[in-house]
Amino acid sequence: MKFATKLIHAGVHADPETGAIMTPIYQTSTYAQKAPGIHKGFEYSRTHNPTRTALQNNLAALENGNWALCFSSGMGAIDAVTKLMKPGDEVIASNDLYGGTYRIFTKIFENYNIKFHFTDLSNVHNLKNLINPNVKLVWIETPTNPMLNIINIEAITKICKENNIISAVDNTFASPYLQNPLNLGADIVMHSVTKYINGHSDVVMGALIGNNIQLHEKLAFIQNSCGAVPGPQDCFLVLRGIKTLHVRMERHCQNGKKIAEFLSKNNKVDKVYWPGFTNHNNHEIAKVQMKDFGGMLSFTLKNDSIENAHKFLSATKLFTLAESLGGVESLCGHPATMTHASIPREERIKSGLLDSLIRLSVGIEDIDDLINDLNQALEKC
Ligand code: P1T
Repeated sequence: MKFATKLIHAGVHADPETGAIMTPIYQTSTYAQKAPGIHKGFEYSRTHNPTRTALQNNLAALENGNWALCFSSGMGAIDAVTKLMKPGDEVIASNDLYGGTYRIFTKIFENYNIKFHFTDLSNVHNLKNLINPNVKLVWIETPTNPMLNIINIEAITKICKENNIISAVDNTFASPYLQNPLNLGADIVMHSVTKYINGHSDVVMGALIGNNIQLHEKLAFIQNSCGAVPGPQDCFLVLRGIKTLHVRMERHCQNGKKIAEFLSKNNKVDKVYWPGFTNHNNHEIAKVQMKDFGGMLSFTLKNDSIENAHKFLSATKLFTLAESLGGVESLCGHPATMTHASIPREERIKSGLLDSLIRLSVGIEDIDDLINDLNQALEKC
C-alpha cells in the first residue's frame, strides 16, 4: 500500500458485527473471560484496548515498522525510552531539542545516575568524539525544535549500529509523511502525536514505533508497568485526524515555503531558519532524507530582545500565541520564554536560540491572510 492509502486503511477494519467503517471507541477498562486466561486477547485496558490497537497498527504501517506503542503524551513516550537505561549508562542527545526532553533528561533521569551529553549532532563528528562503552542511547530530533537544524539520520544510525547503541529519532516536526527514520536505520521512532499526526490540537498523545522485537518487548513491558497509556476516545480522534495527514502536510509545506521566503525579504527580520533554503547548513541532507521541508520555521529580529519579540507576538491576529504546533491553525511562540524556558540561557544561546527567536507553526489557512498578518505584526517591532 502507498502512504496515502495506508493513512486511511492500515490497521482499520469494518466492524464484523455492524459493518461500521470507523473503529468503535471501546470505552471499557476490562473484558469478560470465559475461564481464567481464556479471552479474545484483551484482559485490561492498561495493557491492550482495541481502539488503541487499531491506532498502533496504523502508526506502525506509516513508519514502515512492525510494532507501535501509544502513550498518554509525547513525554510519556520519551520517558519509556529513557527507562531502557540503567544507572551508570550514558546518553548522547542533540543540544537543540524540545525543552521538555532536555528537562526530563536533566531534572528526572540524572537523579537516577544516568549521564547525558548534549552536542551539535548536525555535525556527525561530534557523536564519534563522545562515544564510550557506557553510551547506550543516542537521541536526536530532526528537524530540531526550534532551530530547524537537520541531522543526518543515516550517518548517525550507522555509527550507533557499529557501537551497539540504540538510536532513537523524535520525528515530530517531520511527521511520517515527510520522513521515515526506520528506513534510514533508526531503532526507535518517537512522535508527539499531539502535533501533525493528530493535526487538530484536540489531543495530547505520544507514540514509539520500531522493528526490533526485543525492544518492543521491553518497551511494552514499561508501557504496561508504568501505565502512561492514552484512552480510547483520544485514540479514536487520532485515527480520524490521521486520515488527512497527507493533504494537510502538502498545504503546511506550501504555506511554510511562502512564509519563509516572505520573512527572508522583510527588513525587520534578521535570520530565518527553514531547511528549504539552499544556504541552510544541511539543506542537501534535508533534500535526501525528507520529502519536503515542512511547515515549521523560526526567525530572529534585527532588534534582538525579548521585549521586541513580545511586541510581535502580541500583535498577530491570525497566528495565535500558544505552545504546541502541527495543527491546522497557525500558531506562533517564543521559545526563550515558553517551550524552551527550562534550558539555561547560556545553553540556548550556544545553539543559536536568541532572545528574539520566534517560532511559527504555519497552518493551512489562506496564504495571503497569513502573510498580511505577519506583515502588520512586524510593522510594530
Ligand atoms: O507535548 P507532548 O505530546 O508530551 O510531546 C512532547 C514533545 C516531544 N518532542 C517534540 C519535538 C515536541 O515538540 C514536543 C512537544 N512540543 C511542544 C509542546 C512545543 O510547543 O514545542
